[in-house]
Amino acid sequence: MTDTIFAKIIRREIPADIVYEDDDVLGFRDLNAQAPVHVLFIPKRPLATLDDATPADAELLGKLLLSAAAYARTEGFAKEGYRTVINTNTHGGQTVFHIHVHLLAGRQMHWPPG
Ligand code: IU
Repeated sequence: MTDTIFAKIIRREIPADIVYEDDDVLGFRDLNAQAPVHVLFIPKRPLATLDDATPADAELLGKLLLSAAAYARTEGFAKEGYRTVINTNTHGGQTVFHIHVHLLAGRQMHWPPG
């Protein structure tokens, strides 16, 4: 996997508004927020896309989702609700090839997404 801007954020080579961190996961605010709350949760270990995930990544993928849920509870908007999204490859709209879970909250979401 090639180095991405998210790998640089993990290494603190470029700044980001980091709002969540544990041993395996980093959460930081999306620079182009699509909702009042828009945080990206990424694994510190590189994994390009969901399509590249294997059973060996099951625990890590679970940790990404649980990190987003824990953040939503801590910030107090879990009961109102939120959306989690993983975009994969071209038709999914993925632009950064370091897997990330988008957490969007603070407004009513709509379905279907664009
Ligand atoms: P996507 O699912 O790969 O399309 O999402 C990538 C997101 O990363 C997108 O929402 C961008 O606004 C966001 N982002 C960022 O927060 N900081 C950056 O330096 C870059 C992209 I490049």
